[in-house]
Amino acid sequence: MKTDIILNSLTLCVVLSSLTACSNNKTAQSSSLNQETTQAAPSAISSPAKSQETPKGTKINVTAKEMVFQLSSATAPAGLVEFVVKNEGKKPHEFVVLKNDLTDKKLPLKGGSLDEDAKGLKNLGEISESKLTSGATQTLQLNLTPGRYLLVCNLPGHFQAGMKTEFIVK
Ligand SMILES: [Cu+2]
Repeated sequence: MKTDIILNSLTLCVVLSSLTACSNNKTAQSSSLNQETTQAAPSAISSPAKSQETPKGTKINVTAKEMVFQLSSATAPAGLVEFVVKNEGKKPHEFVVLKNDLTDKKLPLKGGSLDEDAKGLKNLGEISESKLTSGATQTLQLNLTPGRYLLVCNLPGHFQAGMKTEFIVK
């Protein structure tokens, strides 16, 4: 009798397992979905991998907030420099890279902001405030030659409030 019960429970198990076949189908479906996602993944992975293959540069992490820039390093070797700028402030900011060939230490002002068009200064690239909103992270890649640079936010009042820092390329 006891063996019968065991056998019955075994057949029950078989029946149950055949009943759960529908759930097996679900797992089969989900595994096929997984295949689709894994198929999509390589292309997503390959693009950052490609960017890593590009000439090795120097990554500089920049934190922007009211009213200051903080740099992971204030110097870099000549060549490709990647500024990764994160706005940890509440207001939008911009990030402007200027070559600074001014011999005078006084920076030229225009209407309370830095005069970017002044002789001795050259705007090499920037991230606009429309992109560098609160919480946003944006990157700017520039090929820099040895010399002195200024990193500024030239929104009204921001430069004079302290959003300026020197950057040296050796
Ligand atoms: Cu600013």
